[in-house]
Amino acid sequence: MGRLVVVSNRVALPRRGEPTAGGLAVALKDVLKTNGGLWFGWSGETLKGPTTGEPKKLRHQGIDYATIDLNDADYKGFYAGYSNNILWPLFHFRLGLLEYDRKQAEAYRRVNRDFAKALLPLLGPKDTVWIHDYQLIPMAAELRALGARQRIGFFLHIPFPPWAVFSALPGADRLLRDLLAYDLVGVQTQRDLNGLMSCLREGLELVPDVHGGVTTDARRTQFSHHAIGIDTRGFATIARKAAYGPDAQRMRASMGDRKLIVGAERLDYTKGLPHRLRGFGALLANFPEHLNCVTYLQVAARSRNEVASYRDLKRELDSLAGRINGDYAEFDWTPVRYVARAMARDTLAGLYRLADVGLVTPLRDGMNLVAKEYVAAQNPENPGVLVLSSFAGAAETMDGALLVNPLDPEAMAEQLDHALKMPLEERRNRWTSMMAGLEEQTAARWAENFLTELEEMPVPAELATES
Ligand code: GDG
Repeated sequence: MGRLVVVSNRVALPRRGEPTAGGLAVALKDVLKTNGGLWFGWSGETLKGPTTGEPKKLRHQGIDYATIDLNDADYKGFYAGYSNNILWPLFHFRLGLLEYDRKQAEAYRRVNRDFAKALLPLLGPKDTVWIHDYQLIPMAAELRALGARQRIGFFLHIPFPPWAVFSALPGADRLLRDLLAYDLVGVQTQRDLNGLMSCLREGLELVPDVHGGVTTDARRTQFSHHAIGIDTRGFATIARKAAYGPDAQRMRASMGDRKLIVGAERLDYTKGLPHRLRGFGALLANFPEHLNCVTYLQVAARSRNEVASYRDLKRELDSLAGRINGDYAEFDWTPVRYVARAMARDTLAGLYRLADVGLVTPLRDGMNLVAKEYVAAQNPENPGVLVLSSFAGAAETMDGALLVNPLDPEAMAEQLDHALKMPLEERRNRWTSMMAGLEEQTAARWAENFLTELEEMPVPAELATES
């Protein structure tokens, strides 16, 4: 048996001492701790001049880490540009925000090739490679071009749009063809798999077989969906402890007997943050019985500040939160508490547990781990209610949530009113059914399922004869 080699754009190196705001990082460490192996990717460092291309290595708690630096031009072209300003809006159905630039497309290819070149010497013949997310789609094709014959899997954490959207990308067919260098391609939900299948059919004129695979001259590539989860028990424990901690106590003291609605995410235009503020504004306007009786806390951890659309979003939120507070606040009550920076994970978990409503309203989201964390954090005796966008991948399985279309503030206000007035028994029933699902579908189970499917892919003949 070889090792598991995980590749992701950012590697969550140990002892960084800063709160991690990415869902991917939180999920993967647990997988590598259990399975042992190597985590490879970008160090997060950007150098002014040329980089050596030599990985820096570190071993910590049974995990090997190998990271490479990016230079300034690659950071701008590959990461801020192509990945975050072209692929991110494309995969989230936001064509109006996509700013195509051919030089950035070239930087994306070049950095994927550099990643492949740096990783190849670290691979054993029997290792299994698991590459993550939209920044690294062509990496397997680049590894194959250098001679890699290992099993290589890919998981996309964000949505997969149908061909009608995907075809807007110049070079869309090449990016799709890159997927055929993998043995297994995983997406989050059935909806994403439908999008991907439509791209293969209409974009590449490939017809997947009855098992959802495509066979080309080089290999068979399997396509399937695997919903990511969280460490449900672990998060519940953090939340239970944090609810007695000083931060939760301060929060309680500041609330009086008012109810609390909570939202927390990266400050990102896919998360529907302005829509949520409009929905809360509509609650106060249309259901005045909640005036001075409910507070909405929004934690919005700033991210990707180098991309203009993220700076614009920050300004929009500042103004919306200010307007709602200006219109409705009393001298002793601030309706919206808006914190535009990351919070410690345990503080957040404690706040989820205190909150009567978890409000999660992305316009599109691969899965959305906050929705799952909110449910895991609840007190089983007195659980809160999850109000969830039907456009989050999580909505496919979280049947106890109150679903909303974030584009409809009045409907959001009605669901918030429903959630705030929901009797204990209904809250318990809804929570119990969702929690049972979360205890089944953990992050560990997700990784295990994906890796089991990957290991079942036919072994290249050369490797089979070596043992
Ligand atoms: C991508 C996909 C998919 C948030 N604010 C703070 C904080 N967080 C943590 C949350 C959660 C994580 O960040 C966010 O995960 P999400 O899943 O909600 O969203 P993305 O970062 O966009 O993740 C997504 C995910 O990958 C996994 O596949 O579900 O669809 O977009 O864990 O708790 N953590 C701390 N402070 C904060 O202020 N410490």
